[in-house]
Amino acid sequence: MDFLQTAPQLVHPYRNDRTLLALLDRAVPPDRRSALDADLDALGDYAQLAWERARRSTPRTPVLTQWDAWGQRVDRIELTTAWQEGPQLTTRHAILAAGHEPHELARLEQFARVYLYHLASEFYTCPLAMTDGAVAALKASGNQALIERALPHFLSRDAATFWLSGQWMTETAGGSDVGRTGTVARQDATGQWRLHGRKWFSSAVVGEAALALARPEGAGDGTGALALFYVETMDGPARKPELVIDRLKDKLGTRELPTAEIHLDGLPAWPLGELAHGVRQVAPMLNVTRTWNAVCAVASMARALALACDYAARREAFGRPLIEQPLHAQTLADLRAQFEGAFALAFEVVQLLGRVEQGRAAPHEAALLRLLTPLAKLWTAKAAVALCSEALECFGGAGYIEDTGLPQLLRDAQVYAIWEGTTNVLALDSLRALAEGLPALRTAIEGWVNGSHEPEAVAPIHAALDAASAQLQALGGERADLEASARGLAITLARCAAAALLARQSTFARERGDMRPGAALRRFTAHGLERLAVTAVADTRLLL
Ligand code: MFK
Repeated sequence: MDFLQTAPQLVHPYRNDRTLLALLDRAVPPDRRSALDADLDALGDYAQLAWERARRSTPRTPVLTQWDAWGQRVDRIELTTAWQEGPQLTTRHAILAAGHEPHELARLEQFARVYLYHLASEFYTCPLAMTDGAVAALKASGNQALIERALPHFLSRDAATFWLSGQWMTETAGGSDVGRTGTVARQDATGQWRLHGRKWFSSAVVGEAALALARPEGAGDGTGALALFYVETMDGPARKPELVIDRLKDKLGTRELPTAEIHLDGLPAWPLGELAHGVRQVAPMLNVTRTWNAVCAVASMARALALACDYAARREAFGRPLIEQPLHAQTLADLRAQFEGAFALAFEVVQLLGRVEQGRAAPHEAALLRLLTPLAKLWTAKAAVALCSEALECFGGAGYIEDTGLPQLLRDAQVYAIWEGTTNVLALDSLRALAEGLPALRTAIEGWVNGSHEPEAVAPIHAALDAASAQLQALGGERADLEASARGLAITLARCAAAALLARQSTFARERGDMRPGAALRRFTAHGLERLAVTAVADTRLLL
């Protein structure tokens, strides 16, 4: 009989995730843990079943039907199975509501759920992220009428009353440069605001509401003149006629996610606050969706790593399992160290968000959160693409074959570095946060490495931080040089934070006899922390 390769099996994503379990052991007290465990166990079951279900069926994508047989415009979207199950599952496990409970672990308990659910959801987590972000922006606006109108739906624990919200920013002219938004808000004869324009990337078009940036008629150019509006999309079961779906996008990945191009032809809208500074008002939403992005990126890393490790134990080559081949074992161990660093940073942002929102943060932690959010988003996105690419190689040719399900991991991972702000946009955003954020990061790192048994792994953290500070000082106030160095600075600071968090986890684990986090710290640090850019402007010009 021919030799056949064994397919990788997905081990239980919760019960076998030692990184998540270790975090919860450290951060969640036993009296909260058993209720949380039941939810996480069930979401792990769902993730495992979803992986098996996807292997048994032909991949599906959403289908838009714009017209019915009698010439009526219907813009009906048929969704994949996971998307149809989304509202029930999300509300049953309180995936959004859990994050807004009044205690400081609310965000951690929420994002542990998101992490387990994300890949099984087929990126239903994308509109969930935006809905969660809309809650944050509405709360920050203090607009009681809209809060009372929308939040009971966005945070509902009942699928019958649950609403999804979109985030309508991106336009053909105004992509990253949101200040070029062309959508106009006009008041009709009754004083009702109505939106007119075209939104270019709408990933929650099946939702019931959205927050949209628009320029009030007669306002000036640029970012400051934009206003932020709340809209609803449905009239009972039918989509409002003032919202037209032009087409669904044909994307590299996240193909189950129905991302649409839309037209707004006078859609009724309500301003969240003042009729200006809409970007400032939408910023709380961006910072929440960017946190989702980081957690979803580490979920992709966890999945690729789990499959590669399982396969390495099953697949024999050259007379022994791959896991016993020194170079293959080395490769997997390197990937694990990268994953553990990325996981630590993403979940630190989650915990900080919880403390800041609940008024339980230490004095330096608001500035720390403001800096670490873009750093975690940009660095975990890049790490996810790199890890998923390397993990595919661990399967040889099978990693390149569509119906193994493996190529999708890489295609989907590419989105993390693009949506919710590209790597460079996020690196530039981190500059906005540096003045207060860098001293806050130094304070935090002192605390995280305190008591570490790994002085040789901790010393490079201080050295890389000093090098980053020295580069900043050497650049002085020169804006062009500062911008050119922003990505290198951001990645260096992200890696320093991740290493210090691994040191904290290794101290905790070592006291309980677990030496594995110490190994992750040493391996992570051995790859170097400093990624500062060479910013010789003259050479840059010669190279273009
Ligand atoms: C699993 C997946 C989960 C995620 C799924 C979501 C999919 C959705 C698909 C999409 O549509 S992705 C949309 C991607 N687009 C972006 O993320 C926007 C990228 N551009 C930026 O982030 C720019 O930095 C930004 C438009 C926010 C600002 O650019 P500007 O025009 O140069 O504005 P400016 O004047 O610097 O900032 C305006 C104000 O906002 C300032 O405050 P003040 O008015 O008080 O001076 C800034 O400090 C503030 N601000 C900007 N970013 C902030 C912020 N404040 C807090 N946090 C931030 N992150």
